[in-house]
Amino acid sequence: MANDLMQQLALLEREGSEAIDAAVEAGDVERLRVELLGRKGRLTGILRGLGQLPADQRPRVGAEANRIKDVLAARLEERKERAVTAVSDEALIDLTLPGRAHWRGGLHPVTQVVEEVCGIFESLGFTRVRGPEVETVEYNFTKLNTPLDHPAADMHDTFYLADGVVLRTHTSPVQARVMEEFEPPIRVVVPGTVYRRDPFDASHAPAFEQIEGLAVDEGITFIDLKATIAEFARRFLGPQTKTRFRPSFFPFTEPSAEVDVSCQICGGEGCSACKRTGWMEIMGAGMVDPAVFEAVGYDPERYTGFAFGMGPARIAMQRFRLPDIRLLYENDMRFLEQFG
Ligand code: 2U9
Repeated sequence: MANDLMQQLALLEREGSEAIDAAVEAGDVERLRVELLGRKGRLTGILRGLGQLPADQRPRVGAEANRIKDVLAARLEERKERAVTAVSDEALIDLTLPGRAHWRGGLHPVTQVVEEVCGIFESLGFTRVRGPEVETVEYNFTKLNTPLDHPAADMHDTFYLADGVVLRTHTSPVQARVMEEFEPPIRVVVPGTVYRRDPFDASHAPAFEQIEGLAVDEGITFIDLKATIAEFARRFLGPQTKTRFRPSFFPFTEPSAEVDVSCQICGGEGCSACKRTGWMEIMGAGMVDPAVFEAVGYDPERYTGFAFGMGPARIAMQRFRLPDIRLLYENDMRFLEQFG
């Protein structure tokens, strides 16, 4: 009889412990407490048999029952502390929390540069204009003093769509069209996509953006060009920015120059970003070649002007320190979201 009770107690200890271990929610732990140790629980049931035992056997069984009661109670307590409290989904909604902000889209880094650059030239009195991306050879090359045997006009460098029709290789034909339509004074800034048969590699894309500008009037000199570009650079990159002009060549400008600005990273000291030169190239520029004025019907004796051109993708690469131009054209949201 005593052994029978001792066996039932051992079974209670084993099964009770296993059930407690398996309980996850606080409600399960409480139900187990009632089932194992409650007034109508299993331990109470076993102890009812105690009265039928001979008096000398009761203390041993009673002591064992008390030990098991303490063990199970302690395990229940410990389990209760780590149990999760199940609640309905509704109870989880905290109406006092601020709403979750969803990303509502943003401007592409190249578009950000285009907007900023064009905005600065607009504030200097330039008007933003656009033109066709499918152009004639005449406007894309001939009127811009670029003979068709020039390498730029070669089939290897230009997308020919039909005889005499190309995807524009620069935005310059738009300026030629503006000059044919309007008399000086002219001040325009021309953003747009241009196309070149270049391999798509870390520093070239077959379709990319350009921003060009043109100012034409009586009495415009290289000083106007330098002052305008220097003012643009200070507004775009900060008032401490210096500018330098290096001689260069473009078919549509004479003289021509590459324009450098003092390095944005080191301020001109020389660092890895500027290859220790202290300078970064941001655009080309020059005085409009009189042959271009002839081609669009302006009197080259009366008018002079300056022009400039830059690649906003290249500028975005410098500004955001991008190692590969293709990052800008892959439409990878993990990349683009960083420019929100
Ligand atoms: C007309 C007359 C002159 C536009 C100019 C540049 C210098 C120039 C490049 C910079 C980076 C293009 O994207 S890029 O590769 N452009 O350096 N562009 S002057 O001159 C003109 C344009 C139109 C009628």
